[in-house]
Amino acid sequence: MTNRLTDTIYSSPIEQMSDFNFDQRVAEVFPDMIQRSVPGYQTILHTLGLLTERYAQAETNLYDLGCSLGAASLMMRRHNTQSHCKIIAVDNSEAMLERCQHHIDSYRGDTPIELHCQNIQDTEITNASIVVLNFTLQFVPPEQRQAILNKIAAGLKPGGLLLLSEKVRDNSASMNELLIDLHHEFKRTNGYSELEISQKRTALENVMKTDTIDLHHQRLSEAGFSESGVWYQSYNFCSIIAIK
Ligand code: GEK
Repeated sequence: MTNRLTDTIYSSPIEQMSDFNFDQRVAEVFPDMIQRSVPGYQTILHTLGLLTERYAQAETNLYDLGCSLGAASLMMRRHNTQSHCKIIAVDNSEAMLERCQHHIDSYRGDTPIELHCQNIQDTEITNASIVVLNFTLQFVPPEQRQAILNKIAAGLKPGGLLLLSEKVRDNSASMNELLIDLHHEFKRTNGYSELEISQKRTALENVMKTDTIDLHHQRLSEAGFSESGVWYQSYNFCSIIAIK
């Protein structure tokens, strides 16, 4: 992405802190924000490319749930070699989708990408060979997460793949604190101030509820995936592959 605008949303003191939401201001600086906040973001996208080469099946749908600006959709499109596939990218933020459309239009590719502005809780999953939840499930109320995984498993073809990336919580409170601390160190290294780190943490408190990796595996198994495994972890950020 060119002309990356710097994320300064939490750089000045905010008196009345409201919950974080994916509005126009966030959409504008999103490439910079995610790059400087999520360890391994590029590695995960790169690996999604490799997984697309292996798991995309001809005449199926590839879903990008919580697509933001479409980075995962573009990666799947670039690496898909199967015929008659369709990429379905979903997000409930209009600001994100508007920019996503521009972004997608500025690259060429053979596989069509359809954008849908809706809650992923309402997305129908059918005839899928790949589903991506790249740091999206963490924003869905916890009690609704199992139902989403159930419908993804039901909508995937045999041998289909789910890529689930999440910020996670460790089983041990002390290990959890250490991982959070190391992540904050990562953000400091990337130029965020103490004020930015702490105000963002407060803004996310009500909207992002993290689960343990054990709970993710448990849900995936209950949903009907035959296996799931962590292929990447950096501090408290992890990415899981689940196969139907
Ligand atoms: C990437 N996957 O660049 N329904 C639809 N969209 C939602 C919902 C919901 N219930 N809740 C949140 N979102 C992307 C990055 S960002 C991750 C994903 C982050 C959307 C929200 O609008 C935002 O665009 C995205 O999920 C989460 O690979 O910011 O940490």
